[in-house]
Amino acid sequence: MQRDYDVIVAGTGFSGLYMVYKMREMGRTVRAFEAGEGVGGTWYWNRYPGARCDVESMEYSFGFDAALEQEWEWTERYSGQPEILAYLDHVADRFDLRRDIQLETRVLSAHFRDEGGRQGSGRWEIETSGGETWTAAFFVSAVGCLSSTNTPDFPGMPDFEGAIHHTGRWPQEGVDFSGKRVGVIGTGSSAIQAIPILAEEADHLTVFQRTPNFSVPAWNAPLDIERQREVKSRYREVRAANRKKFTGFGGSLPDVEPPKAKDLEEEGQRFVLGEFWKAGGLLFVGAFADMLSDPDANEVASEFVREKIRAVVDDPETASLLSPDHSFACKRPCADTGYFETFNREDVELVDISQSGIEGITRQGLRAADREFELDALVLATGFDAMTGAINAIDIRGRGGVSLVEKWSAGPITYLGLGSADFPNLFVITGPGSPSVLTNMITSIEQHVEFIADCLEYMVKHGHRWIEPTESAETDWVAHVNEVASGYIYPTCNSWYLGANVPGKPRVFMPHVGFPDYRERCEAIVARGYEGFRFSS
Ligand code: N01
Repeated sequence: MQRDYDVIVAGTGFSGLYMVYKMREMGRTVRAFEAGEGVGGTWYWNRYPGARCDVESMEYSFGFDAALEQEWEWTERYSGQPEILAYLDHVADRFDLRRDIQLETRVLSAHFRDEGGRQGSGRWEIETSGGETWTAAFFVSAVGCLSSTNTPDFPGMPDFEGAIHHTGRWPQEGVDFSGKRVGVIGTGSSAIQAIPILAEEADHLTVFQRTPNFSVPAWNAPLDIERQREVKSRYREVRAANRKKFTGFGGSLPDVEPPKAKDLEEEGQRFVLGEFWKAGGLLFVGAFADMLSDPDANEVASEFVREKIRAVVDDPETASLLSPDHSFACKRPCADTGYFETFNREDVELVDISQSGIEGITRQGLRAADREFELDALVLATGFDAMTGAINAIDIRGRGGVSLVEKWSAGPITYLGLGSADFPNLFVITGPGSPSVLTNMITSIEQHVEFIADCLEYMVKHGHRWIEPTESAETDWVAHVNEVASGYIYPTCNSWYLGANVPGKPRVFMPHVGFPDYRERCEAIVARGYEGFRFSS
């Protein structure tokens, strides 16, 4: 059996699948390893009730193949997890990618061999969970930004007699909550999608909230056939428009320049916010040009959403608890279907644990806010060790055995979020330091895979064997990412963008704000012969 490849890829979500496709197209030998029993990454694991995308499906889809985008029919404006997973399965089959993919196999380590090594020095040696070793000229991490689950170590958790499920590791066969008293810990995007459905199903639902979150109704609906036809008729234009959008989405919508809140009177502000409320979901972030950069503009929008919460939630105390006091979109905003309305149900209780935290899990429930709660099942909607968790779970070692985990111990250090000095021929798709999670992930993934593919071509053409960022380029890049972020509201609250959700994680703002600037910089760097990277032969 072949064990030595040009390229080895970890993960087969959107990024891993496209990477395999691209390498195959370029005639490179490639093998991808996937921990799950199926492809799909995020969309394989996150099967919790209500899981769906919050970028419109017509845009949250691959643009690299014209026939694929014409033939696939989305059924909803925002597709649910089963449909997105079916799409990714279709992509894997349509392009015959499975023969280069090994499922149920986790990449445990990837070591760059300075010397020795089975195929000689200067290659990556990869160990997988079956105890096998492989080698590759290039190692590509396609493990995703939100795939390593954050499971808090609540005291007494093993004693709980009911079932505990993390939203990011939901059982394939689903979970039946009928007749059960269910507790949900967390109120991020996953919880906000799951709670209305869990409330329908369970006998009683208790939501334990540490921090309230902003959410705007998604107004999800069956996808209008005419709209689908219209977008398909100009798909190239739509994808190109997305590459020019700050967040990599919205390219299928009319291109209007939003006003600045400060240039409008109160009535005008409310009119604009009302229009964007009707557009729904993440599109609301685009209401004002200065929404993310001017705290005053942001407060106008934040208060508008708080008003909506108060209008929907009957009990003023519950409405107040559900109203965030941080800036809108400082934590990732959510798109929902009936989230706030759910708290008007008799069988749903909101518990504020902002002061007490979860004091402990007991055999029959949990203790929080000086109360005991009896529960039959517990849902942990506690999120992820974002952006670095899944990469750091692989023991990656570069030149001289240097460990990536150690190098990143005070926060991730990358150049463009794509590579790190002393780790030759390592590429990270949508790594920390790139726009990734602040964008339509598919726009960012395609840009990264194409960057890597072009770079490999360039290396062949110029006879280079190795590429890695210079130390000064990555130092400057980390400073640049932080400087850009400081011009926005992002660093002003606790969020997973900052690593604040995981105890002990260094507090560093990880993504690059703004897709077009980032993409233009990448293009300029390539035009200058991959400035900031060092090649060797
Ligand atoms: O995770 P989160 P998520 N005790 O980190 C709370 C994407 N996504 O899975 O805010 C008690 O947002 C935590 O509280 P706090 C999207 O990018 C997209 O919901 O840290 N509570 C928070 O309320 C999203 O942002 C979709 O104080 C604890 C919650 O758990 C990202 O994934 C759908 C706790 C975690 O929220 C992550 O979303 C789903 C503790 N020890 C996800 N630890 C789409 O719509 C954490 N919490 C496409």
